[in-house]
Amino acid sequence: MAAAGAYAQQRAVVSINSGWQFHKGDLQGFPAIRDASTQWEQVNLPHTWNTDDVADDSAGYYRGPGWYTKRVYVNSSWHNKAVYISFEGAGQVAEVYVNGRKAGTHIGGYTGFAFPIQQYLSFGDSAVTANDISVWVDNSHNEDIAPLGADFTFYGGIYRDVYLVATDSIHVNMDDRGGPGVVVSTPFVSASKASVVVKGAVTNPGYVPKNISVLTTIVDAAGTLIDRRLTAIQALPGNTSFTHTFETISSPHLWTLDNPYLYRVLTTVIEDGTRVIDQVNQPLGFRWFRFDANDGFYLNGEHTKLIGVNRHQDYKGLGNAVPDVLHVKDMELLKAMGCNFVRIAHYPQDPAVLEACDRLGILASVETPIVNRITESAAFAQNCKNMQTEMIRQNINHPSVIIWAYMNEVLLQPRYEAASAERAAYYDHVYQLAKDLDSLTRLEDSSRYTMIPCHGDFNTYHNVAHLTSVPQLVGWNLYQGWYGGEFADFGKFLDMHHRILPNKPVLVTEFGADADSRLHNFSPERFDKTAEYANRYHQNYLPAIQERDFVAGAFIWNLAEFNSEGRAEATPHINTKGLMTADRIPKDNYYYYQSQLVKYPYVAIGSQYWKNRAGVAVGDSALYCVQPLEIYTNQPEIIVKHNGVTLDTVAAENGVAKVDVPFVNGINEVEAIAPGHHDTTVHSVANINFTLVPADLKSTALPFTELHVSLGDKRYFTDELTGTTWLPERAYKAGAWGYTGGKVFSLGKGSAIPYGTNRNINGTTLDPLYQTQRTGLDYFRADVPDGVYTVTLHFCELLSNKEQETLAYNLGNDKGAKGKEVVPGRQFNVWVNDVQALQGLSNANMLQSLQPFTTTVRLEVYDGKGIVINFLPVKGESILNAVDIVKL
Ligand code: GCB
Ligand code: CA
Repeated sequence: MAAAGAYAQQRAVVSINSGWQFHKGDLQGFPAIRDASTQWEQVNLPHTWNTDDVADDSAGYYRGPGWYTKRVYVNSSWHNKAVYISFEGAGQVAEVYVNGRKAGTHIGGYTGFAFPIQQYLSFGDSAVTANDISVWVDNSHNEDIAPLGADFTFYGGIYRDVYLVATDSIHVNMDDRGGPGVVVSTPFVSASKASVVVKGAVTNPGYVPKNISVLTTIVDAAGTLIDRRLTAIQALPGNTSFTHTFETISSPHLWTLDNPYLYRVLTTVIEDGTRVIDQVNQPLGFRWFRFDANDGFYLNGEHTKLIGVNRHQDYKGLGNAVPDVLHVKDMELLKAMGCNFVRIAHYPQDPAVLEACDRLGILASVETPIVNRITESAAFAQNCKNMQTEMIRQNINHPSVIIWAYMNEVLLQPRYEAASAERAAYYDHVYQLAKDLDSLTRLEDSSRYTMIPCHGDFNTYHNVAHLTSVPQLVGWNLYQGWYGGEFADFGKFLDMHHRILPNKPVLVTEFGADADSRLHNFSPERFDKTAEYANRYHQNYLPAIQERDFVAGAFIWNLAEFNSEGRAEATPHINTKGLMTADRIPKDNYYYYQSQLVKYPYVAIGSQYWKNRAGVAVGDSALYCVQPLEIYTNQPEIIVKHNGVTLDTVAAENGVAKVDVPFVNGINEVEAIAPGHHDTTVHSVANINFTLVPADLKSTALPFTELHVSLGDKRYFTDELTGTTWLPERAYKAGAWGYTGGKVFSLGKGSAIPYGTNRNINGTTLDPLYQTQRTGLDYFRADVPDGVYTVTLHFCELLSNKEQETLAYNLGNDKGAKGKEVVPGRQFNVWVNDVQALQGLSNANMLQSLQPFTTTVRLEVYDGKGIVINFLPVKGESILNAVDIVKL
């Protein structure tokens, strides 16, 4: 009887994302007092107030309060219903008001919450009644709310969907910390049979007990009834719980990675034997799994290496206010890459993410945002526990979830002085909080594993703070060969874990290397941010992961580039460890992993996105330049064609086939074909526009057109917007081009980067060009043919006044004795042939610290003199960051 009716009567869940008014900042007396002069901006949800200020070059972003308000027209027939307002998330504290009265407060930027608002709503005679909903949201730093600090941006705003929920006054519990009010578990699952337990509560807000029935129905993916339980219960005022047990579901259709079969559990509240008054539906997947300290991981009894990625929730140009469709697309991209796991880091994300994982067959871990450090306050601990509980209650029914985690790299930024008594007490405090969170988690849900993702300081986690003893799984975030050390140290670290903690299953919760898609170097160095270095990193890591059975899983940091406002380096405000750019354009390692993880024949040419390249011809009369290409494949060998002609057949090693391509000027079509698979899935084509610079600039076979050079740099830098590629610098040779004199700017031995500076260059996105420079050079020369040219000179002062002062002392260049005032800075003149381009360029005028200064000179080159750019220091050293020479 009720099963049929079940589909007719559901609760109304209706989004109210459109047409909000937003005010950045606080408003005195609002919402009780509405000042007509208040400036409001019309916005739709999801919304964050930080989309722009996290990307600009002013340090910091708005962290403070903001107000949202909206007139909602509520269905008047809801007057005798239970009405809730439900938020998927708001960053990070939210207070909700309905018609000026406070409905509730929520703390924490990454979990959902729902408040009953029935009592504050007004209902009139017409079909709908106007009600005002106002929300105060605040993303200020708060020492009592995690995260306290981290390598990502703490966006503010109502950045996820908001719904009104209307249901019968007697309904499935809506006050379950934002959770569905029904917990579906599978205490036993095998291929032949499974059991299901469904627990929940029915809420009766009145004073009079009510006789009702609760029906639990399990339907398969096609909606066919599998089994059901009906219980008559007396719903007492408040909550009355119920449990429905299904001892045997025979031959369950298992939820697997390849076939993530989903059943659904419908919980229906029935009045008077037939009338459906509320219904909730939840996913159900039959799978079992276990972690083993020696063998890794098993899903449904099958040994499965977990290879996945971490994922942040933001997107280029949108901040974290991302529509569901893009959350889902990310999971599809992850699945298409061949991954079977996502570490949802460092905080719970939009409900759409785990729904997609359930549907696509992706396993997941979710964690609360306790990152880098804690506060030793009761309020901090309580907020952490609340977040942990909310995370679990809200996501417990997803078959994709197998791990609940907490505390990412929590010992990275400990408080107090090293080795002090306070430090020791602090570590105790962290340990205690970990214990509390771990037992809370196991109490809430004993069917998943607990995990702490640690940074690579084994000793502190294991011997000092004893955190490795707390969770069931230990995760390590490992960056050997990136932040320090060598690739080989990665495997050694894992072996050490296995030796010292032979009974503790281990996962590599993070590993990765930055790659700025604009930077390339065929002899890459650690931390140079080139694609080629990141490629070596991943090509070393994947085999080390695969060859260790005890490593249950490893998760790349990160699926996509993400905003981290405080970062500088080559791409300020962005962490470029993503396998894709922030707008999800695949970088090389997306293809590399895909080639190694998918089961069908695969081939992809590396650096496909690098469409505009440049290089110097191999010899004076040569009309080509040889540059290497990587091809990612799971096939043994690859045929490479260049502009339609077969170039070579190359064997793949560790999934990579390398080929040297003789690039010609203009378009180069490169095609990689796996022999025996001449269909579209197994060939890959890249069209590369190459600017060939003649070796002899006066060559008639290849007339000179343009030359762009990044001084003090070993990398190629391409701005795809203009199609310009700057070549790495070289020393001048007669007939060609280059610098004479000077040296590469470097921060010296202690620096993380091999050359240049790591600092943000203000007011440009071409940071790498300005971060590198040659200092103290005498000339830059180019023996170009006669004609009309523009010569553009790029400068940037990379030192602060203070640093220049120190430098002057160290070089012994200071005019005065120590103790006397030294006027810091440099001053120099620049001549381009017989044109005085710059007179007295100095820190006192255009050369401001960390700001680009560019000037273009137009000149006639005659009598075969070529271009000679002469740097004449008046004080300190001359500098040059980049030069462009273009023949008109
Ligand atoms: C880590 C952190 C993560 C950072 C990452 C990095 O270990 O857990 O939040 O973004 O390293 O890129 O440095
Ligand atoms: Ca959403």
